[in-house]
Amino acid sequence: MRNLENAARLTSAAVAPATPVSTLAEDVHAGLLSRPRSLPPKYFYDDRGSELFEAICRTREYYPSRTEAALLAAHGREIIEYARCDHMLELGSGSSRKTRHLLDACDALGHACSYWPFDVSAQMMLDAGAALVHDYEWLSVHALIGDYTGGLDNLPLPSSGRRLIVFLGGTLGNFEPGPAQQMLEQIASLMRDDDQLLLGVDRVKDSATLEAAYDDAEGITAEFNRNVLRVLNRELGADFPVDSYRHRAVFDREHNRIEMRLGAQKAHRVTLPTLDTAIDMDAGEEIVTEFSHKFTPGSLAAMLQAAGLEVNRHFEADGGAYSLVLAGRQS
Ligand code: AVJ
Repeated sequence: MRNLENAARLTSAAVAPATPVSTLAEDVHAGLLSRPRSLPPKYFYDDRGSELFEAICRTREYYPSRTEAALLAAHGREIIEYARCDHMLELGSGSSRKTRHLLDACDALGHACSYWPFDVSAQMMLDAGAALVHDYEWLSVHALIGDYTGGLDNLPLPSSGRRLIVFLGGTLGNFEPGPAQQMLEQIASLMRDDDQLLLGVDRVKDSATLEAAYDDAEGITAEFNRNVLRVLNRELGADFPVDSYRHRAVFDREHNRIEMRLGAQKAHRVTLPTLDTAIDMDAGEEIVTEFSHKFTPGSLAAMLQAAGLEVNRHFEADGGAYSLVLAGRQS
């Protein structure tokens, strides 16, 4: 009986992109044939990549995930008391592990709401959803399967009720300033006067701490980075000599971002049969595989303001190491 009842509180739906999302082949063709060569970070996350990212979060050096989790645990009740949401939409929900701090707060406050995780990895969302409806008897989970970079216009959210839009993990930092702005504008377009955005972003700090966080001593981030070449070899029939690529993470203070790169240790040709092309990598030539922008309170407030949003609550980790902000539409 309980399982039937649980299952009834878990639904899923595919969400069509509002704007066309370029394919792996299109992104790789554009990225590898431009200078500097680059690859979008979203292709890190095949099953192996998702496992490696979970392992990165357990390294001593990579502080963002656990720092954010600690802020959510410490301020979850304040966030729910302020947002009083009926519907919680989470972009890039992944395992929803950190979201449990918010659901625990709802539980403690006797505040029921529905949860709308939106992510590309359907199975991870459904597994997480099944566990959530089991653990929270008052919760209904509506898994939305799709790519939020394709826009938020087609989300089947109820028209009535207060919304809390959750965007954690510092993932906004992977967007360059322009696309990040557009992403916030998309989110703002989903918000009415009583709705809130809960946004987690990493903060600017000393280069040593930042570079170590993206180049842990165990080499897990290096493996995570190289894994994107394995994805191209598998999905596009490429022949990257993966193990001969050197991982590098550099903090670019001018743009306040970590740049992850893969460097060819020797000159070689990579064939990409699916793209009917090949590239000649010079010795030492690098491919940019991820930007991770870091914010200051000022740059964060300015970007939110430009999207028509304003900070209502700002929860900072010790020493300003990480920021969790509750933002609403400008009054
Ligand atoms: C999950 C995208 C937020 O940029 O910090 C971790 C991914 N890259 N280590 C980040 C990542 C290298 C992470 N995000």
